[in-house]
Amino acid sequence: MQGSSTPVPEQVENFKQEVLTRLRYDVGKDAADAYAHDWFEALALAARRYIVDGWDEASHSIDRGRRKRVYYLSLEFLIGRLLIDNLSNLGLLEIAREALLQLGVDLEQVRLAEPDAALGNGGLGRLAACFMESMATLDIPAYGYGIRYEHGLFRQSIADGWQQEQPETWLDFGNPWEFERPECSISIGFGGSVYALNGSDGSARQHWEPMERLRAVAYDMPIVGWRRAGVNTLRLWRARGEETLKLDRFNAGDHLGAVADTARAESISRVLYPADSTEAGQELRLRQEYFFVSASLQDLLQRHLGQGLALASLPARVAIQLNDTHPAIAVAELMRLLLDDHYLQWEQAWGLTVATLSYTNHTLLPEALESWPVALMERLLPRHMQIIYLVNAFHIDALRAKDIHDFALLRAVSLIEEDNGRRVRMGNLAFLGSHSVNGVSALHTELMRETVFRDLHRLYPARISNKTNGVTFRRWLFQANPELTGLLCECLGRELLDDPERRLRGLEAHAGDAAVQRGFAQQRRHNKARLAQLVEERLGIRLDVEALFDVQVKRIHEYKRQLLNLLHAVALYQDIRNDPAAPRLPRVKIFAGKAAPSYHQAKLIIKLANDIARIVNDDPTVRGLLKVVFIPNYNVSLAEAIIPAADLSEQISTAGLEASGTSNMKFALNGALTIGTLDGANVEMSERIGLENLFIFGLTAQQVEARKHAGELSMAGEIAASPRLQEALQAIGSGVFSPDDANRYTALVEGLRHDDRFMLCADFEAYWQAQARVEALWREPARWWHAAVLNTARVGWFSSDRTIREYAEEIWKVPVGG
Ligand code: 26V
Repeated sequence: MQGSSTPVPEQVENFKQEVLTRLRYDVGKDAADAYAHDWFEALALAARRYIVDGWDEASHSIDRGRRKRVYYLSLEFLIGRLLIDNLSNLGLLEIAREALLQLGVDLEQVRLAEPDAALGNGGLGRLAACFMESMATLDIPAYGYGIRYEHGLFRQSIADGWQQEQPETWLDFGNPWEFERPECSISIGFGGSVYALNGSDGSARQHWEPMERLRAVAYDMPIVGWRRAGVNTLRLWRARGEETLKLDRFNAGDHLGAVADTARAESISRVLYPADSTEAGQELRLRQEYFFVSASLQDLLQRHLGQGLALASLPARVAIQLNDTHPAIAVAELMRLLLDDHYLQWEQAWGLTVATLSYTNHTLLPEALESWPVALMERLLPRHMQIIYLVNAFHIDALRAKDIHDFALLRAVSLIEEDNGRRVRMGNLAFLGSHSVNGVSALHTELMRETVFRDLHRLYPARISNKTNGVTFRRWLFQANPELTGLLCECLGRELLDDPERRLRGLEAHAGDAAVQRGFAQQRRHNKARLAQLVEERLGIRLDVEALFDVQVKRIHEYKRQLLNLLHAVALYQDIRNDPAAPRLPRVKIFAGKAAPSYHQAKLIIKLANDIARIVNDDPTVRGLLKVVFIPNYNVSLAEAIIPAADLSEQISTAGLEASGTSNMKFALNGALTIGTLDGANVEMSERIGLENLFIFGLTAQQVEARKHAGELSMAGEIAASPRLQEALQAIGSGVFSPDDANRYTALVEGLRHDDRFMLCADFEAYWQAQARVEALWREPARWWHAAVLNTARVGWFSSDRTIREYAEEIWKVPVGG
C-alpha cells in the first residue's frame, strides 16, 4: 500500500542497524540463529525507540498546556497485534520491510510471530481499541485504563465438531510493547468495616478500614496515532499481593497462609471473563471491576493534584468515560475518594462526580445488564454500599420534592432492585452518576430511551444521546487490505490516507468505471485466494475462489442468528439434492466465532455448523457448489484475514437486539455487500449506502416487539407456509446431519417451532428471498461491483475518528487536533 513511497536508503540502513542492535543486546540472539519471534521482538524494540520520544514529549506538553485529559475506563481492550499498526502509524512500515529484506527476513513471517492480544470478548473490547487509536490520531490526550489479564480470551479449537477451550497465553514470551511501572503501585482495599469519626473541624467523617489489601501495578503501552499525531497511554493494572503483609505472615511462620493470600490477590488479574452476556454476578468479577476502577481513579486524581490543580477544577481537566456498566462502581469510588480522602462536602463531591463521569451503554439484553447482590456489596465494599444508599436516598427525595410520588416510578428508578433478592442496579448507578449517557447507534439509543432507561429518561430527558460506533480505517482498511488501499490511492490520491472519511466519497464518481470495478474484483480474488490457502492449511478444505464468499464472523449468540444462516445452508443443500441439474451459483458459507464456555446452546450451534459442513462438503451430488466452513479461533488477526475476502457480509440479528455491530462497517469498508436486518448500525448504514446497495430483509424491531408482546412465539403457521423451512427443520431435527446421534438437534428444532424468541422462522422466507436477490445481483458482475464500490465510497462516516470527534465535542468538551 504505502509501497509507492520508496524508503530513503539511509533511513533503511539506520533502522536495520537498530534492529540488529536490539536483536543482539536485548533479545540476545545473532541474526543467524534468530527465530521469527526473535525478529519480532527486535523489530518491536526498534520501533519503540521511535515512539518513546514523542510519548514523553506529548505527556509534558499536555501538562504544560493544561489540556483536558480523557480517561477511557474499560474492562476490555481487544487490541490484537500491534507491530504493523505501530510501524505504519510511525511511517516506518516500508523502511522496516526493506531493512528486513536486506537481512533476508520476510516481514510477513515476523508479523505472524506476534501473539494476538485478546484482552476482550468481542465488539465492546474491539471498539475500545479502535477508540484508543482514533484518540491518538486526533491528538486527544487520553489514557485507556483496564486490566492486564495474564490470560486473555480462551483459544478455541474444534474437536469432533465441538468447541474446546484452551488457556490463552499471550505473555509467555513477554510483551515488548509494554513498560512495567513498579513505582506506580496503588493500594486497593476489600472488605472490613466503616467507622464514623470526627474530623479536626468537628465534622462527621467516615473511615473505611478494609480487611484485605492488595496492590495494582501499572503496565503502560504507548498508543501511536496516524503519522504520530499523538501518543497516548494504555495503562493496564496487574494485581500483586501486599509485600508487607506477606512478610509479616512469613516471619510469623505462616508460609502457606502468606502464599495463599498472595495467590488470592493476584487471581484478580489472572483471566478475562469469557462471556459477553451470561455469568454475571460472580464475586471475582466484582473484584476485578472495583480493582481497576479504584486504581485508575486514584491514579488520575494523583496526576491532577500533582499538577497543582484543585479538585474543584476536576471536570475542567478530566473526562472519564465508562465503557458499559463494568466500571460503574466508579460513581461510588470517586465519591468515596472525594469525601473520605479529600474531605469534600457531599454536594460538591456529587457535583464533581456527575460533571466528570459519562457512561456508554452497549447492550439491552437483560442477561447482560449488571446488578450485584446487596449482601455481596456490603461484604466486599461496605463504604461504597453506604454511599450508594445515600445517593439513592437523595435521588428519591429529590423526586418527591418535585412532587413525584408514583410508587411504581420510584421503584423503577431506584438504585436498588427489591424483588429479585436485593440487588444494586449498576445501569441506574451509572446513569445517575453521569452527566451524559449514550447509546451506540441511532436505533439502540432510541430503544434505550423506550426500554431500560424509560423512566430515568423521563426524569432526565437531556441526558441520553447517541454516538454511533465507528472503526479505525488504519487497521481495517490500510493494514488489512493493502491491495484495495493501493487501488484507492491510485484512484483518489495518497491524501486518502490522511482523510479517508471524506476522501472515500470521491470514489462514488468512479463507481461505474469498468477499470475500477475490475480492480475491486481483482483485489477481492487475491484476498479470497489468500483466505482459501489459510482454510486449506488449517482445515484441509479446498475453496473455489470463483464462488461467492458468504461470511458470518462474530461471537456465537442466539440473537445473532448463526442458526438462521445454517437453515439457509441446509435449504440450499436440499435444493441441490432435489434438482442436481439446475444451474447454481457456487457459494462458500464461512463461519467463525467463539461461544461462551457455559453457553450450551451456542456451543450446539457450532457443532451443528460443523455437522452440516461434514455432510455437505463430502456429498458428491453437491459437486462443490456449496461449501460450509467453520474456521476455529476467531480473533482480531483472523478478522483481518477474513473480512477483506468477503463478498457478502451477514448481519442478520433479530431486529432490536444488536446494539450496533461494528464488523458490519468493516465489511462494507472493504467492499462486501451486506445482507442484514434493520438492526443496530445496519439502519444507518443502509441510509448512507443506499437501500439498493445492500440486502435488507425481515421484521423490524417494532414488529418483533409486537409479536413478542402478543405472545406469538409459536411458528406453526410460518413453517406450514414454507416447504423449504419445513424440510430444513425436519432434516436437522431427525438427524440427517448427525447420523451418530439422531436426536442431537431434536430439542433445538422443537424450540424453533414452539418458542422462537429470536424469530428465525418468522424471518426465514424473507431471508431466503433476500439471498435470492444476492444471487441475482452476483450474476451481473457490473452491477455487483458497482454496488461494492459504492459501499466503500459511502461508508466513510463510520470511521471511529468521526465517532471520537462527537464524543470529544459533545460529551468530553475537549478540543480535537490531528
Ligand atoms: C457483559 C458481560 C456480563 C458478564 C460477564 C462478562 C461480560 C462481558 C461483556 C458484557 C457486555 C457485552 C456488551 C457488548 O459487547 N456489546 C456490544 O458492543 C458493541 C460495541 O458497542 C456493539 O457493536 C455490539 O452490537 C454490542 O453487542
